[in-house]
Formats: sequence, C-alpha cells, structure tokens
Amino acid sequence: NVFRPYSGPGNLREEILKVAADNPGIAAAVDIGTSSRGQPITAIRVSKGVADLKDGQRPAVVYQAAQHAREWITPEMVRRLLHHYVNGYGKDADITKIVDTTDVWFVPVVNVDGYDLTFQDGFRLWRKNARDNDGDGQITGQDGVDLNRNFPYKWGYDNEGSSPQNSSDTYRGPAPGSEPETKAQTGLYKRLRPKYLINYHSAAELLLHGVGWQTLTRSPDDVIHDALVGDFDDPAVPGYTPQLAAQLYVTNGDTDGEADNRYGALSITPEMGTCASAARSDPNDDWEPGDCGSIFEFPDDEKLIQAEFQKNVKFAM
Ligand code: 0X9
Ligand code: ZN
Repeated sequence: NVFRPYSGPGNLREEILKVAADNPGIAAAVDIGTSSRGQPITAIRVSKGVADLKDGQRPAVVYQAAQHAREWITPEMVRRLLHHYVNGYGKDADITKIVDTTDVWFVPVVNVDGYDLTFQDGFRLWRKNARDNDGDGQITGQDGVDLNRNFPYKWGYDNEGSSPQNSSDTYRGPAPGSEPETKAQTGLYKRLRPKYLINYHSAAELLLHGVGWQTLTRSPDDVIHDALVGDFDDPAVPGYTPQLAAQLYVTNGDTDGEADNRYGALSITPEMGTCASAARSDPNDDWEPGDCGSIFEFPDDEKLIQAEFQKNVKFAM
C-alpha cells in the first residue's frame, strides 16, 4: 500500500525524520505540538542553512494536509512535494531558488491520531480528531472534533456551518481553539506569519479560496486569490474548479479564515481528486470508477497518484 499510517516503523513520521537526517544542510524536523492522544505532530522545514535559520528571516510557506483523517491523498501529496523539493535542490533552478530564499514548511499529517485510526478496521471514513468527547475511553460516533471547524476566527458563527453536537462530523469542539492539533497549527502561523498556506483536503476537485463564513464581503486577499486560482476555463490546477469557499457551503472556525484574517497568510484549500475521478483520468489504467468505494478512497495505484501529484505541483510552488 502506498498509503501508510503516520506512526510506526517505516511510516510517515519516520520518513520525515529520515529526510531531515539525510539532508541536514537544508532540512530539519520540528515537532509543532502534541495530539490529544499524546503523539508528536511532526513537521519538516526546508530552507538553506536551516540549522541557523531564525523565524521571520525568510518569507515562510506552509503545506499542510490531513486535517481530515480519511483524506489519504492529501498527506501523500505533501510527502511527494517534500521529496520533490529535497531531490530537486541543486539540480532544478526554481527549486534551488525557493529553498535558498524561502522557509518552506511541510506538515503532512495535522490530525495524526485520526489519520492512524483510519487504518484500523471499521474506521476508514473517520474524519475528526480522536478526542474522547464523552470520556468513556473508547472511540465511538460520539467522539472527535472537526479540526477545520475548531479555529478561533468566527468559531461557531451563527451556529451555521459547524455543529455544537459531539456526534456531528462537523463538531466544532467545546471552545475556540480547544484542540491541541489546532493549537499546533495556530502556534506555527503565529511563529512564522506565512505568506502562503496550502491546506490540502479532498475530494471535490476544487480550489477553494476566501473566507468560509459568509459570501457578502470579499476576503482581504481576494484579488490575489483570483489571480492565484485562475478561472473556470483555465484553473491553476487542471480539472479543479476555482470557487469561493463559502459558495461550496458555509463554514466557520476553518483554517483559511484563521490564517488569512489573523496571520495575513494567503490561504488556499485545494480539494484534491476523488477515487472515481482518478480512475477516469487514465483510461488505460486498470482502475474503473466502479472499483471505488467512497470518494475518499483514492486508488492505491502509483500511476494515478503520481498523475494527481503532477496536476498539483505547479500550483503548490
Ligand atoms: O468542509 C471542509 O472542511 C472542507 N471540505 S471537506 O470535504 N474536505 O471536508 C472544505 C472547507 C472549505 N473551506 C471553507 N469553506 N472555508
Ligand atoms: Zn477535508
């Protein structure tokens, strides 16, 4: 399986640590927080001379994924992007320039507990974190907080677009920024004030931009967003539709609102491909849309994963 858990031998966290250990001149692993079940949330920072780099010394960029546990294509995107940067350094002029001048952060798995849970029987479609809401020592439908509804900015606004109910898949948590995984992210944004943030989700093939809590007022960075994401006929990621976030549906307490409005980051949420769209994209491949389970189950197929990555690389950089 190309898709692997976060913790455990040979899995994503160890891979991050190894990339850092193998490339000490440009890469360093940094734990940005601890999950509700006590796991380190490990990021990797890529920038020339990273060991001596001070926060704010270079403009920062953050690539993050898997706020939602089941969206497996997203950590794979960030993992491949990390290798793309590290392997291209000193070989590809664009990559070398970025790494020499920019503080590039990768957080492949934000929701480390929830993501690992989706590798257990019966939990493949878990979305939230693994907070034990009812304190019964077990993970059931009553548990978990939607990490893309827990941020302080407009948390719970109008009680529309997030839920106060434990059992809801969009449960916003007991208080603004209550979750340790949320604090890890806001801590990073506060520390870096990133210029650009990509918050990978799946699976609607969209480039979501702007605030999620309302449609009436444009976002502070709307003009730049429009230029970044392209338009319907010429989207910045082929096949993804640029769309104002709140036009998809209203949300609040989400990353884009927080990062844009509190920390001045241009924050974009790509919704990556579905299983069915990936299967359709290469008619010569063995995968048929009918082989797919839910839309989050991206095919475990190197060719299709690589194609999805290639579609997204240019926009990411
Ligand atoms: O609902 C979400 O958090 C995202 N979609 S997903 O299917 N991956 O759960 C979309 C978030 C969009 N952002 C805003 N509307 N602000
Ligand atoms: Zn999502």
